[in-house]
Amino acid sequence: MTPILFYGVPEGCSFGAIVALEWSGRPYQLGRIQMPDQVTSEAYRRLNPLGETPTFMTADGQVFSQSAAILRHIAGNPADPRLDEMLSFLTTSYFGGFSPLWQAVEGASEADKAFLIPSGRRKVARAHAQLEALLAGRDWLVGDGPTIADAYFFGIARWNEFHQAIDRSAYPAVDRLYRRLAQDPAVRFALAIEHEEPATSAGGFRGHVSLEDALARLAVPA
Ligand SMILES: N[C@@H](CCC(=O)N[C@@H](CS)C(=O)NCC(=O)O)C(=O)O
Repeated sequence: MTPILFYGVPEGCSFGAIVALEWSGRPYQLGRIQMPDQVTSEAYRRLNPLGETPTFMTADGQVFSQSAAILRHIAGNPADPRLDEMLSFLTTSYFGGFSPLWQAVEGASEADKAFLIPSGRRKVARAHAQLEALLAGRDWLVGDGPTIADAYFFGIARWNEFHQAIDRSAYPAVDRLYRRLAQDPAVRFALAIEHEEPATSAGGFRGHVSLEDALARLAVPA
């Protein structure tokens, strides 16, 4: 069977996994999951008890979550400590920096917002300064070309367009990387998929699958 990535909308951190699938060139399907309603439903929790996206279903029906694990699975690279280091940083410090800002727009009281927004901005600024140091003048996050780390980075970095937490140009290497990725056909494809706009796959996209149809696959041995 074709593997399925369940990605969350709007603005999900699954974004990088869509980009990574496009880059891989291998066949895949997508399952679109609305947040917060569908992601917390009993049906979706059969795939992911955490009630979060992304979730991945492999060709032989194994189901697992966590961006780093999904990205590593898609890339299928041999172990690389530098890539693991970068993915760990991105999925914890970098992702987490935006958490207070998301909390602030998800129904927080005015008093809570007064704490959350400055706290989020400080965290996002710190994570960008750390990323600038990790990039250390290189063009890509790990090695000499694009990797799953860059794919995931873009999916989180674009949250700054929404929250306006920092001026990214204050972090020149991060800013250059963001601008370069914004031109990538796989990144443009993933943005179009998220926004339900016409999207041309240069990779192996085989269409969407409903949650119901995907759940039916769980019952059928590969
Ligand atoms: N540690 C997880 C975090 C996953 C996560 O927090 N996903 C968010 C979307 S970015 C989610 O599904 N939130 C559920 C909701 O908004 O209700 C990973 O790296 O994949």
